[in-house]
Amino acid sequence: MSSLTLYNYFRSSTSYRARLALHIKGLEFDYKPISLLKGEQHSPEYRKINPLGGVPTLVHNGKVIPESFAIMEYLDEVFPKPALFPQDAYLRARVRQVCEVINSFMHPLGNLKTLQYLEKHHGYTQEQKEAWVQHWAAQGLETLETTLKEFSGTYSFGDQITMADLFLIPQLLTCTRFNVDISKYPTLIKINENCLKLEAFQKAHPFKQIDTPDEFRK
Ligand SMILES: N[C@@H](CCC(=O)N[C@@H](CS)C(=O)NCC(=O)O)C(=O)O
Repeated sequence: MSSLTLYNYFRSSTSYRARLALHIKGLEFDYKPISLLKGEQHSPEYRKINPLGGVPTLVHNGKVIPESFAIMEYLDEVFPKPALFPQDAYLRARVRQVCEVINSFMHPLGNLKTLQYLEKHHGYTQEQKEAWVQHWAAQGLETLETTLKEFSGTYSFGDQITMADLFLIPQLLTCTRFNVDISKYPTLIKINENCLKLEAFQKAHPFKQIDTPDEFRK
């Protein structure tokens, strides 16, 4: 029997992505909370499986995989149904484009360690950190809106859930946390509403996890 363990944190958007991949594929997994609030990502034990000190990390039958994109692509190869990429090579490239805008541009600029650095070394206040996130998020969101206006149907790429949705929905939640105005992006709002109706998105949602504090539960 296959055994899957996900080291993750309820509120982390990269963890949310990985949980989505697991739930969409109907896979059972052991949920191991790593509290970013308590700094558990920096513990020597955790750094053994994730040297960069980030969540999530997947362990499958004893094999360790750090990095959400690597985890999700691995799951898609090992458990191919339902597929997270379209059949067409061009569309697959455009799905990856959307994932990369979020993975390589938006997420790192708003990550905890980035914001902690700005506070510690440049004296940023909470307000300044929010303004920083809002500035970079707007550029990412505009790019995503322009791209997905062309490709979306019910979801980011037509009517099939793809990897793009698994990156987009967690990032939009992060945006709202930093008071980014997402009302300017009607295509993204439509996709968000449609995805959140699905069971897998409800099960993976940050406010419904075993380590979600009561104040966040809805
Ligand atoms: N590129 C990595 C990023 C992992 C990452 O840094 N995740 C955030 C949470 S969303 C984290 O663990 N931050 C901890 C910190 O910055 O100390 C991935 O996609 O897995």
